This record gives sequence, C-alpha cells and structure tokens, in this order.
Amino acid sequence: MPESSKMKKPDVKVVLLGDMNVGKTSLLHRYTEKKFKDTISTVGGAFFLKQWGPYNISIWDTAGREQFHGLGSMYCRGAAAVILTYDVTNWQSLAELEERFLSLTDTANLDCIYAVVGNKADLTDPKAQRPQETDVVSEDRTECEEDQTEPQVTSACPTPPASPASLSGLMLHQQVTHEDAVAFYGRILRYKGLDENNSLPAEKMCFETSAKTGYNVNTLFETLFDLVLPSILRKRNENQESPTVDLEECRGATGKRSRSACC
Ligand SMILES: Nc1nc2c(ncn2[C@@H]2O[C@H](COP(=O)(O)OP(=O)(O)O)[C@@H](O)[C@H]2O)c(=O)[nH]1
Ligand SMILES: [Mg+2]
Repeated sequence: MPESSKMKKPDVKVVLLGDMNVGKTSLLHRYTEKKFKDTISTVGGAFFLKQWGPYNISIWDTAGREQFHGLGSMYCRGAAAVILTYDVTNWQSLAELEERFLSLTDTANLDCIYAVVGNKADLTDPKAQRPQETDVVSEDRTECEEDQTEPQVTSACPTPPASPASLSGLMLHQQVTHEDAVAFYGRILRYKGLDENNSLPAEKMCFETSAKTGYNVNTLFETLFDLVLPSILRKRNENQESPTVDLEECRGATGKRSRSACC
C-alpha cells in the first residue's frame, strides 16, 4: 500500500522456536508460499517479511542454528509473539521446548504472546490430512515432489526417517496430546509470572498444524498477527502522542515562545 510505505512502521517480530525437525521452516514455507511464492527458494535466511495491513511483520526462523544449542538471547529480543513448536509424534520435542527454548524468551517483549504449536498433525489426525485451507492441495507438491502422482495427498511428506506407516496412510501414535500442550501453555504463563485469568486462554493459543497439508497454518499465523496488532497500534499511538503532548505542555508551562520561533 502506498500510504503504508510513508508510515514509520513498527518492526513486529514473530519468532519460531523449537527443536530441529519439528517443522518450523516447513510451517514458514507453507504460510509464505501462498503469499510470496517467488521467495520460497531463498528460504534459509534469518527471517521473512509479511505485509499485514500497513505493517511489516518479520517472522524469524532459526535457520538451523538450534542444533548447536546456540540461539542466543538476541534471537527473541523484542519479539511480540513466539511460536513454540513441537512435533506431535515426538514427546521429546515438547520436553525440549520447556528445557531448552523457553528461557530464550526472557528477552521477548513483556506483552509477548505465546503460541504452542504441535506440527505434523497429518501423521496422527485424519482431519489434518485433508487440506482445510483453500490453497493447499497442489502446492504441497513443490515441497514434496517425489510424492505420489495423484493430487490428493493422504500420505505424509517423509519426515526423516520416512515413516512407512504415514506413507501407507496409517496414523502414527500421537505422543503429545492437546491436553499436554495446554498444560505446557499453563507452565509458560507461570514461568512468565502471568495470571491465567488475564492472559490469552490456552484453548486459543494451542494449535495443531500440518505444514504438509496446510492444516491450521493460516489460522495460526493470522491469529497471531491479529493478536499482536492492537499492542502495536497502542505503542504507536503512545509514541506519536507523547512528543506532541510534551511540546504543548512545554509551551503552555513556560508561557514563552521558543527562540527558534521568535522571528
Ligand atoms: N508429515 C509431516 N512432515 C513434516 C511436517 N512439517 C515438516 N515435516 C518434515 O519434517 C522434517 C523437518 O522439517 P523442517 O521444516 O526442516 O524442520 P525444522 O528443523 O524445525 O525447521 C522435514 O523432512 C519435513 O518434510 C508436517 O507437517 N508433516
Ligand atoms: Mg529449519
């Protein structure tokens, strides 16, 4: 939008956190592919910019560094939302979030929003195998070209190691349930010293997704964007108002004109 380019935009930062292989990069691909098809092949950089209304939202991917346990405190600094991602078929991936990644959010904004996301739901949940969002069926093939020739995807894009069960359409055991995720969300709030009654409810902030089929992916990102925007607007208004108020108050209080204004 032309008007937005004139505005001083806040840099809204959304961060994807989670262990290797849970599907963070795939989630980002899935979401951005529809909007920014041309940039898909450049994945591997630190973040993507998503225009959301008049704002640019940066979505940060860890770009592989999670394997070195080397994500420093800088990574979440200033984050308005953090997506804590695990793999629904891998209990350890949820444990790692708590043990290794939660403390990285110490540098996020005080009003940072947390989403707990169980990815790879297509491996455990039949309804996640069906693309829910309108744009997902054929695009799958760009990430999974060796897949079947039929466009209707019911098997999974191979997760290393490729699962014969998933490829044959059988469901895998869901090691992390929605209730586990909700309980973890409660522990995040406690870790943050937040009151559950004044925080976004777990039911709203715990998602199960499939980057493979697109299940819940748009919902995840766009729910977060919507939740983050009011606080951005509030901050922006505060920033705009305070200098104006100060100048007015200054003039009124002194009753003098500034030197620069006298001639
Ligand atoms: N079945 C299935 N596989 C997935 C999904 N998301 C990612 N994968 C696979 O999991 C592996 C790791 O994904 P990647 O996005 O690189 O994970 P990251 O290390 O967290 O960024 C890749 O082989 C992906 O194809 C998903 O939703 N369903
Ligand atoms: Mg990755």
